[in-house]
Amino acid sequence: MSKELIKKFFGKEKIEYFAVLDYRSVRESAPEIMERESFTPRSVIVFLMPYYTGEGINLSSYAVSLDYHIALRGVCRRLAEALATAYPNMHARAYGDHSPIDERHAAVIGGLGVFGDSGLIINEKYGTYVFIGDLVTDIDPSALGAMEPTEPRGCIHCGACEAACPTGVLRGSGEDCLSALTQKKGALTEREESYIRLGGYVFGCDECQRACPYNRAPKMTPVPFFYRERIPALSREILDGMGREELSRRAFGWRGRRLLERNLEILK
Ligand code: B12
Repeated sequence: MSKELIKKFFGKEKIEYFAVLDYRSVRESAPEIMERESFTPRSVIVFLMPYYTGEGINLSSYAVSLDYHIALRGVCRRLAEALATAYPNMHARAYGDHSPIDERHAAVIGGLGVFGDSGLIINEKYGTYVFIGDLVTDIDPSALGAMEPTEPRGCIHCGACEAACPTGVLRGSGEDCLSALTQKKGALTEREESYIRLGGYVFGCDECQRACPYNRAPKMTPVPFFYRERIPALSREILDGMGREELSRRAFGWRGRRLLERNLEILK
């Protein structure tokens, strides 16, 4: 399967930004994951999945749609199937979040974006509103038309994300990221609760992204998955009406119901 065919595959998936890299050129951040696999990694296909469908009301924009892991897994499974028709003996494993490689670094050296001071990858078209997915395979990278890694680049360092960060963590003042606080289980301190009130998010935080000049006019995602069953505002009524299965299909569901009930209570 040549680079052209991979491009055609992603075109059908409405994914415009992808890169094929030699595994030796990426930064391995969790080698133990690969050690458990029964194949030798040789190439990586990394891609960006735009997800912006409009802002949430009390949910960060990434948590408004169904869980992005479902979408990333689907693309990777179909990509692996397509590759297997050309390379029947190949092995591949899909990742998205818990990857053996530094996904943001791979996206940057793959030329898909620059590394923002917010810690997020900024793409020229979709800004920071992209998820990163990757498929690691044992196919010879040259057979897939792997590229030479590009020199990692950073953003313009305008300071907008640092200034907008509600907890000051991006300004280096040592507090926790608000997104992390909304996902932290158990009892919160008074101070942590006040940050949640300040942000107004039941889950996640978009303040650094909203301030970023690269996100001034965010492009809506062309991926239909993200428009299905959107929940821009989570309420106690909506949450109570959701079964366990339904909650597990939400990005905001992975830390459990009690955490969401707690955050909703704080925001009352
Ligand atoms: C744990 C995690 C979180 C935690 C901790 C975040 C953090 N700052 O690390 C919490 C819950 C707070 C979080 C929040 C968010 N997250 Co998050 N998160 C992750 C996850 C699963 C692992 C990150 C991690 O801990 N890596 C390990 C440590 C060691 O990495 P690190 O300290 O950040 O530094 C590494 C890189 O940043 C890189 N690096 C550092 N500096 C530079 C400079 C250059 C030039 C380059 C090339 C690389 C580079 O090298 C470092 C060492 O390996 C990643 C998925 C992934 N695999 O990357 C998603 C991920 C980073 N998150 C993502 C998203 C969308 C978010 C939120 C926007 C969600 C939200 N709206 O609330 C926020 C943004 C908060 C923020 N400004 O960072 C996306 C980002 C997509 C993008 N455009 O970059 C990712 C990539 C998930 C995905 N599969 O798409 N997240």
